[in-house]
Amino acid sequence: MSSTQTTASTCCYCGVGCGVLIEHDGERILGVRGDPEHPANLGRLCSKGANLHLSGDLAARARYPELRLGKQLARSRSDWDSALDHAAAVFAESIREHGPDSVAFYVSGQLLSEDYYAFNKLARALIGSNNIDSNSRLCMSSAVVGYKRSLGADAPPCSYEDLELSDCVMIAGSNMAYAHPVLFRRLEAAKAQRPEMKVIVIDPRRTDTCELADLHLAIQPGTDVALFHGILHLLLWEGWVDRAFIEAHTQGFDELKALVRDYGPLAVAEICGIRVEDLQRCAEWIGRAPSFLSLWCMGLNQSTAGSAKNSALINLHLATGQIGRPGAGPFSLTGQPNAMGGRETGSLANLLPGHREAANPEHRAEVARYWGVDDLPATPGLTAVELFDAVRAGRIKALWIACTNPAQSLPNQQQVRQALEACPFVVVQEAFASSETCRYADLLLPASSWGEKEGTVTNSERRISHVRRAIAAPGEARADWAIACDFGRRLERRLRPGQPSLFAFDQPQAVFDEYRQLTRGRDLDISGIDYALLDRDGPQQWPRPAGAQRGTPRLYSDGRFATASGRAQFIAETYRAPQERREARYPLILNTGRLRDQWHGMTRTGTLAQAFGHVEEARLGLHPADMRRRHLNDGQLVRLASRRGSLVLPVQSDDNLLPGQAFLPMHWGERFLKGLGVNALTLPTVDPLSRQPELKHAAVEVSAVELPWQFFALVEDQVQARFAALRPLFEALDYASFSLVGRERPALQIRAAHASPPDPAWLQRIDAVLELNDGPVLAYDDPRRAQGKRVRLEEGRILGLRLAGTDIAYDWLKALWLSGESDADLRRKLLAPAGAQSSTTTDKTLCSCMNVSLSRIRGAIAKGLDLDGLKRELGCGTQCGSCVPEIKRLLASESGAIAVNA
Ligand SMILES: Nc1nc2c(c(=O)[nH]1)N[C@H]1C(S)=C(S)[C@@H](COP(=O)(O)OP(=O)(O)OC[C@H]3O[C@@H](n4cnc5c(=O)[nH]c(N)nc54)[C@H](O)[C@@H]3O)O[C@H]1N2
Ligand SMILES: Nc1nc2c(c(=O)[nH]1)N[C@H]1C(S)=C(S)[C@@H](COP(=O)(O)OP(=O)(O)OC[C@H]3O[C@@H](n4cnc5c(=O)[nH]c(N)nc54)[C@H](O)[C@@H]3O)O[C@H]1N2
Ligand code: SF4
Ligand SMILES: [Mo]
Repeated sequence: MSSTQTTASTCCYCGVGCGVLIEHDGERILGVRGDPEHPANLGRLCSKGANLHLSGDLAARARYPELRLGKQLARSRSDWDSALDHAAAVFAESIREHGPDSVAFYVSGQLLSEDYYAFNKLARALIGSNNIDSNSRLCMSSAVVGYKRSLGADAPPCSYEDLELSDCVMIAGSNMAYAHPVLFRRLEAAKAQRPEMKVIVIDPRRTDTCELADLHLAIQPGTDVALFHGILHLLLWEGWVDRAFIEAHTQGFDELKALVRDYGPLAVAEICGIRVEDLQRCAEWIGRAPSFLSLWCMGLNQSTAGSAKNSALINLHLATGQIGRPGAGPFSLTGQPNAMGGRETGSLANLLPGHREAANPEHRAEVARYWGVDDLPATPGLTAVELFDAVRAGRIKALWIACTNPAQSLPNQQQVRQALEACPFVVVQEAFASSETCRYADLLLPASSWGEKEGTVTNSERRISHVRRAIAAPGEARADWAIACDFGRRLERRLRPGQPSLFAFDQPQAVFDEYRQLTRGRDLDISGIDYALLDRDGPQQWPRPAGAQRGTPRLYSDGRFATASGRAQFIAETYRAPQERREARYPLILNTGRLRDQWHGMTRTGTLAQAFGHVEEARLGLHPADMRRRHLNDGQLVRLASRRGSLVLPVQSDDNLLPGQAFLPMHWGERFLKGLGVNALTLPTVDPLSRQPELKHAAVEVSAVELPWQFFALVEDQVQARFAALRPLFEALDYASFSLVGRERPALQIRAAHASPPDPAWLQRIDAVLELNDGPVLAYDDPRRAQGKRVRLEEGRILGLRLAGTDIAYDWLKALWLSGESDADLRRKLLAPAGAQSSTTTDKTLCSCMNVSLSRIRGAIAKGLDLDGLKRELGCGTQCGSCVPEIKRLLASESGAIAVNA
């Protein structure tokens, strides 16, 4: 028997990069705690991080290599040698026949830097192609362009402590309360200490982040450039710019000044749909603040004007000299845990390691010399959306996908699926066999995942952490860098036999040591950082060149920028409206984004019932006025359609949205909701410079659908296996939605509907998987009307149930299941043809850590409890704090209701 050990590592979710202490017995992970010594979180974790050890059901993991030798065939288990030899043969053949650009790699900001570096060297040095791009193209590439154009290098100049030091914080296009919760907690604490700190939120939606805002500008989507120019116009008018700073440290101001002359307050307020006074207040707070910090994320980046939005925001910092000082600067929040590492190791089509450019012949020569190859490819590589276009057009014959799920996350899924189907050879290197993309894999390679692999990541504040391994990976899963290198060695035997290997790495540390020397003398110089230093002194902020005594918390403090002239560059670009306008057929704008407790395509969080407690299923949010106009009720099924595709799902009124806007979480893919997921609707149009697609702005329409035949099911036990078996059967229906419910005894829940009753044989197949065909099952069937109810009981407790037809008592039965008790009347009520009264109250878990529901909190508020009282009595909000903004909002609205009634 082994005792409990603790391994310090990092959280595998967002770019905050929190340190976690993994508790394990050497074989299984038993718990996680926030690492009090990690400078990013100082012991805190959010609801996702705190549940890490419970998520990622092993039953959903990829365990063995699987290969198929024809598109019509099923994959079967293979072994690493045959799998990688086969892949090397196919890649070599394609390269010989069609040239190096006939193959491509699509990788991920969730890889570690060592993984990234290995893939990059494989594509560029060995194969000789720049066809390697990353899902960071959908995420941070507009920020990359923004920083490089304005400041000369792709480097967020700030530190997390600037959140605590700032006098005025502007949060633009970021819902950090959900997406970067631990940083939001730090900001909350700072504002509680210094209430005079101003917080401005710029977001078309009223999000939980607005709970901290002194001013929320609910701008019309896509109008940020006009807003930022309008703010600069006012700063100039009022004399709130820093002329000395502009004079000494910048260039290009005159052109920008001439441009923003046209962005007067009236015109800008009109474009953005805000009040002139609010615009003026915003400019005044920025202009008068001793220190001004801005935080931003996907609301700026995921846009056809993503680069322009970034530049216009950075302009404000340059014009006010608010950069390079404590509490000041333009600070992009990175989405994925190692989005930064991907940029540093040069793993985007246009980059090379060490913040070099693939298009720069000197940079290519430097890296080629270091790698010991003749040269690096000059042909530009394909960026994510273009890459899948090329695959669809047949120009890419072999595609290697690692640690990303493009069949869920890329826009315009119809075309992405065509590409994946058309591609002669698709390799998917995945931790979870459940991802939508795995279906398209000719070769599935099992990857080790969080807690099972070693390497480094860089968080949003340029801080490199040592990611440590606690336990072994399941089955034959291997670390990503090791898979890339093993494949590389097999491929080089075919492409350059007899030459010394480019991939002679035995440990991730060896990869890191080779990589870090390539940063010597560059802006991100990390030649002074190695694993031993990280283990001795903890996580480090770059640059930290060899010989330096410490890392660098803040860049550009001396007013010297990374441009050729040393001056920062103002960028003057006019406001352009988003690509898709509202029109008669598509009069609504669809916005997509994050939920508090889910992560992307849900391969990990989607195995944990707790993660569904806050939001149980895919629902489309619509402003109450738009609901009324269409005569829609909460929970009603609608068809949501764009020019590219459609989905059927329930609608829900949401007065946090502006009229004319719809919101759908980005998480729902094909597995959890019938259809091609949220990105069936989005458009593939990209920003001209960053090539980042417009994921937050698609023109759509919503209309009611009549699907009278309804279906509900709930089943405990072997949830992943049942999910996998059941999911394909629901392709037959018009609507189907899957989630996990419960806590101690998680169950798979299915809600579905169809225009007419399906074939009885279909129902039988479903019942077989649900184990409702025999054994201790209560059954009431009316085959003529395709109605029926079945409940499996064991010792009076419900283990599974299925209801089909029209008269549904689902909520009642679900509540009974949740309670774990039996109802003496169950048999009578269930078998009565009309069924029991269905309760229509919807509840959700607001506090995931302490399992406190919305209804309990409402009840306690009605009894007069305030936030402290709620924390004391119910325990909600006392652990990770992620639910506190929502509780505050509830307090404000419920006590408002009491006041009105009184
Ligand atoms: N819980 C959770 N956290 C995550 C993730 C997750 O999946 N789940 N993913 C991580 C990743 S990879 C990323 S990139 C980040 C994303 O983090 P965020 O960017 O903060 O999250 P989103 O919800 O995608 O979008 C943020 C906001 O942009 C707003 N927005 C939409 N259009 C516009 C616009 O035109 N202008 C402005 N100003 N705002 C607009 C949306 O209403 C939304 O509230 O989250 C990271 N953290
Ligand atoms: N409509 C819409 N679409 C969006 C967005 C949006 O806001 N709206 N946001 C975009 C953004 S910002 C992002 S970052 C993308 C994210 O999109 P994806 O990258 O597709 O998201 P994930 O689901 O995180 O995919 C990561 C995959 O890697 C697997 N995995 C986990 N750990 C490991 C590992 O260690 N090794 C390997 N090999 N695999 C592993 C997971 O199981 C998962 O399938 O989505 C983008 N798409
Ligand atoms: S804020 Fe939450 S999701 Fe992000 S790194 Fe920290 S614990 Fe993980
Ligand atoms: Mo992202």
